[in-house]
Formats: sequence, C-alpha cells, structure tokens
Amino acid sequence: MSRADLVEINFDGIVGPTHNYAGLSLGNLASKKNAGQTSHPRAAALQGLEKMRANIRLGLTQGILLPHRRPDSEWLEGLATDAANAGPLWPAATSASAMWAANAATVSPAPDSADGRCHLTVANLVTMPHRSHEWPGTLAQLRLAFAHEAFAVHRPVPAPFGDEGAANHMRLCDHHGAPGVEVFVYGEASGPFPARQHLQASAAIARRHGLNEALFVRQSDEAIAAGAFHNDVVAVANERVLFAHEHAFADKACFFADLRERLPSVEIVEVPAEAVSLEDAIASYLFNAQLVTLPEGGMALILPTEARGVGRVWEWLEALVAGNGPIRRLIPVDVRESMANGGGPACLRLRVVCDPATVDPRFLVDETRLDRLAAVIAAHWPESVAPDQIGTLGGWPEAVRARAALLEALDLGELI
Ligand code: SUG
Repeated sequence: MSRADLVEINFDGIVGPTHNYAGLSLGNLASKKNAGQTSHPRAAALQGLEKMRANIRLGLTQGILLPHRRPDSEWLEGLATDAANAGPLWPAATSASAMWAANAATVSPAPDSADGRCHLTVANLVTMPHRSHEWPGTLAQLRLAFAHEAFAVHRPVPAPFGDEGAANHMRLCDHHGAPGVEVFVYGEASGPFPARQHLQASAAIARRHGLNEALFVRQSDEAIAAGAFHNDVVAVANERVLFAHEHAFADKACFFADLRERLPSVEIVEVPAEAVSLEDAIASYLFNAQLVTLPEGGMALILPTEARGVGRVWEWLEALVAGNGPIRRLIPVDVRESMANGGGPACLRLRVVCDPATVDPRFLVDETRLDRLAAVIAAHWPESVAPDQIGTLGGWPEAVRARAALLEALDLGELI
C-alpha cells in the first residue's frame, strides 16, 4: 500500500572521539593506504555535522546515530583481556567504525513488508573483528530510536553468515512511500579479499522482514578484487533510479531484466568502464554518494570532494547532469577524515523511510541541535590521534568522557 506520510530520513553516524587509522579492513584500499596516519577526530566529527547541515538546508530530514562506547571493555572482557593486555586486539577495541551507519542495519520500509511495519535487522559485521562487536551498541540505539509500534527491530543474523547491512542493499520504488523492490547484493569468496555479505544472511533478512519483492544479486568478483568491499562503493539507488558501474554485478543482464519486470518505470544509469574504470570509481568514490530526491523535484548526488579530484570522473558526471536524466545536481561534501578509512557520504548514513513522528525525537536533528552537538565536539573531541599514542591511553578516559558529554547533551544518558 502506498503511503503519503512516509519520508526518507538519513541517520548519520557521528564520528566518535577514538577515530583512528589502524589499517584494519582487508580489501578496503583506503584503510590499508592510510594505516598509521595521524587522525583528527574533532575535524572528522565536525565534517560529518556539516554534511548533515548541508542536507538539512536542501530540505532533507536528518537523524543521527551515536558513537559507541570505545574502547569496548566488555568485548575485551569476553576475550579475557583488558586495556593493558589486549595487544593486537587493542586497535579493534578502540575503532570508531560505528560511524559508518550504512553498515548498522538493513531497513525495509512499511510498504514493502507483509505486516505493514518498517523492519530493521541489525548487521552482524562478523567478517571484520573490529566491526563484529558493533551490533550490541547498534541494537540498543535502534531499540530506542524506533520503539514505536510502526517498527520491528531485529537482532542480527547468526554467524557465520556475514551481513553488512544497508551497504549491500538497495530499494527501488516509484516514490519512497510506494511498495518497493528490495535488492540484496551478496559476494562469493573468490579473489584476494573477503566477500563480506553472505547470500544466506540476505535471504534470512528478506524472510524475516516478510518482503513482497526481493531480488538477490551477486556482486562481481572483479569489483570486490578492485576494492569494492561493499556494493555501495559501486552502485546506489534512489526511488526509481539505479546508478551503477558497468562491472558492479556478476550478471547484470539477468539482474536488470528482473528489475525491469518488477518495476517497469526503473531508470538504470550505468557508468561504462571505458569512461570510468573500476579503479577510478574506487579512488573517487563517485558511487558512494547520497542519491537524494530534492523537495523541489529532481535528484542530487551528494558526493565526496575526492570525486572532483579525478578528471575523467568529474567530466563524466558533469555530462550526466547536463543531460536530461533524473540526476540534476552534483553536491560535493568534505568528509576527508572518514574517506581516509574508506567511508564516503553514503557510508555515513542509514536511510529509513518512515513517518518522522514515529521516531524518538532525540535521534532527529535540526540546525540548532547541530550547533549544540558541534559545541560539545569542539570542547571534548581530541584534535589529533597519532598511532603510537593509542597504545598508551589505557582505558582512554578522555574518550569515554567526551562520549558521555555528547549523550548528556542529547538527553540520551541511558546509552552511557
Ligand atoms: O568497514 N572502514 C570501514 C568503512 C566502511 C564503509 N562503509 C560502506 N561502504 N558502507 C570498513 O571497511 C577502517 C578502520 C581502520 O582501518 O582503522 C574501516 O573499518
């Protein structure tokens, strides 16, 4: 059933005070390249807030997800160790990786599910040790934010079936409030890098959400080997538009035919490899964009400033918006600190299509609330974190206090 009260809300992960570059993600080329660099948590978090502010000014509805408790002493306790003795587990215990909210959960809006509720399944993120302990913190937040009966928040799919949430999930529909076709993109282990999304995990989520229309599409091995560790590095969808690299999918002919059959209005904007190679796509992150519908009509791509830095990519995009297609505007945003760990504008947000009145208002922001958050971050987030510092910080009390200050400012003390 189509519903006019439903809008898309982007919930952005706020970058936590322990943001650092530890080279933890095999197959994520930026993470490897920047391992051991000095990070700038304050600038990182403020960049994220400015992205949200710009989106609010476009007329979009904006939400937030909060940094998790890091270092994660409970996780270390489960591994029978602690801050002083964690050794190689320490970087994984301190990672601020929950900032990449696209990996928080898979979301199926109400019009897609048999019971008419919006379903969210928290991602297990089991492939990467530093991300495998995000789910309890995510579950706690989603249970608060989406406590209304309009939602069903589910625990993660059990291991060993890796699930990385919305980063490997796309929804195509005539408009946000209309029933959609949900596309689950999974990988198969083949090349040098892990395939993080398992078909069994995607199938379990589709069953659990009671989806009326679901497609399961294999990501191309070539894309994973080139550094597309999530599908959202090579494809993005919004309403009836799919924007994807030519080599994103293993069998695109079959996928596109299935999609056209289920949603005849679909518009597929494909970027040919001869114009933009997979390598350029991954270096520029042009697909890791927020593809959004503007209130005045037409769609915009909110992309990382890095996309402007690759001449061939920018030329292609400029030609695209000059044409008569659905994508009308290019809006570059500076999220460099996150990008250096492989997280572009799309990685930083979780999309939830719902009635905003059903969301706990503490998880929604306007510009005034962003100002308040920016003041807390400016006062408490470390300016920089050098890699050799991390091991000497013990339980990292400054980071624990910084997060507590943020939660208090948001009246979310129960998450401390
Ligand atoms: O899982 N980087 C994240 C980036 C996630 C991007 N998300 C999406 N594509 N939706 C990851 O690889 C790097 C952490 C480090 O190396 O310290 C990291 O976890």
